[in-house]
Amino acid sequence: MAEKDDPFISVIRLSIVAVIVVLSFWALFAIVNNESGGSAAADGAAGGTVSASVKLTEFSITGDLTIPTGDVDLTAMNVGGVDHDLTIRGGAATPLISAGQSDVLQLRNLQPGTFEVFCSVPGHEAAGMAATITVAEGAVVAGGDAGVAEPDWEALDKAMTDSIMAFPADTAGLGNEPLEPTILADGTKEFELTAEIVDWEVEPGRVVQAWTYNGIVPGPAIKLDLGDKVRIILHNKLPMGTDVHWHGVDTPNNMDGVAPLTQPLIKSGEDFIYEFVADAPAVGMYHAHHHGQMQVTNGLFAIFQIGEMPIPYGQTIGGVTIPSNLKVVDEIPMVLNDAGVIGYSINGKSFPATQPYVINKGDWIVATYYNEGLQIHPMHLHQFGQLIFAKDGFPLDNPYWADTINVAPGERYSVLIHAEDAGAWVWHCHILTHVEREEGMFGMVTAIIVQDN
Ligand SMILES: [Cu+2]
Repeated sequence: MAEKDDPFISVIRLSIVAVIVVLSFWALFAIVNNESGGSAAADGAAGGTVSASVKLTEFSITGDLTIPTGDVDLTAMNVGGVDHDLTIRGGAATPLISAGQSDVLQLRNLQPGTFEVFCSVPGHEAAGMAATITVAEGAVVAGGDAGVAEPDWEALDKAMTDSIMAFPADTAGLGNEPLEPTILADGTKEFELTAEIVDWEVEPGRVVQAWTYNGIVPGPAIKLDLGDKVRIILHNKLPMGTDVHWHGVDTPNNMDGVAPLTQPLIKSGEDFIYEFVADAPAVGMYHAHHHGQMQVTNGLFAIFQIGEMPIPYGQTIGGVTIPSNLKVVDEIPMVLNDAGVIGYSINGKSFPATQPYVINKGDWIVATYYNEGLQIHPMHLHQFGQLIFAKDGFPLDNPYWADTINVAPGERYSVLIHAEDAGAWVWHCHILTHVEREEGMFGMVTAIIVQDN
């Protein structure tokens, strides 16, 4: 009886458990080190050292996920477009590996079991860069030569061709739909937002659990006139707390949406009302601030516009005179994301599910980029220049032309495009691993279809 409650005995038990956990971990990795660090390699071990490899890319870890017991040199090849590493959960890690480079983890005296590996760059594990490696007696590694096998060139040709021919593909759900206000007695425009997790088809057949405002990604577009009084009711049906930050929008401090600094956290099941006056023009966004690395990337983002950005009518810029009577025939939002369950996408969709824009030869259109992701995206439109006339909702005194606009996280660019030539013109991020993979074209690609009149 006394034994039951004896704290000393409990401590001993706890210590034994801790020792067993540590010992079993070390049995799995007697020595884990990386190449540059050197290691007490088990020279002369029966069978020698086996080479295996895994590929790191946005955002997955693939390759030899079953390796034999004993000594294994595990090469981590970064075949993606940005830096990654290979980290063993609770164990060693490679240094950060640049795109196109490799590093080796020397695994020694491996015993049967499993261990988890992931990329420790913030956001990458959540985006899919995690895998379980199984250590099994006598497992045969496919390549055995750092995994360099002759690619199936014909299959690669076909995959790319097929993926492009699938454009445009129908998927369920459309983001950025305008949200209509209720006009209150004093003229206030009242909007209602519900934050909830719903099924969202990012690309044909790939349905994810998206974190949404009103069930769509991006959330509904809110457009206001200068001087409007605004009241936005947020219903939180997420499993955790949230808040809403009005990015690039002038608000009183207590409406800035940064819990717990400027407001209490809106807990699961609670509501919160944001109220302010739209007293300055904005090309803004609204998104969660609380755990933004998860909530935003998973879909809690949308457009918030106040007034219009002045187009430089009549100005001559780079030798091109912008007609003073030009009519903008289409306003195209390009909301970019690259992480979470949504992944590389334009307006919540991955190619071939992205929306093509059909216009007529000679048309002028306005496009606005909004980067809600974690990476930069140099947005390139084939054939036509893009006249940047506003940055982050600030009209530029000296608009300028570019055909590739590097949009960093949080940035917005407003551009004017003159579609002078007929044809299907591709429009895409120019970090090529954001748009192409072995399975073909995907991600941040769409097109302007310019019809001959
Ligand atoms: Cu990109």
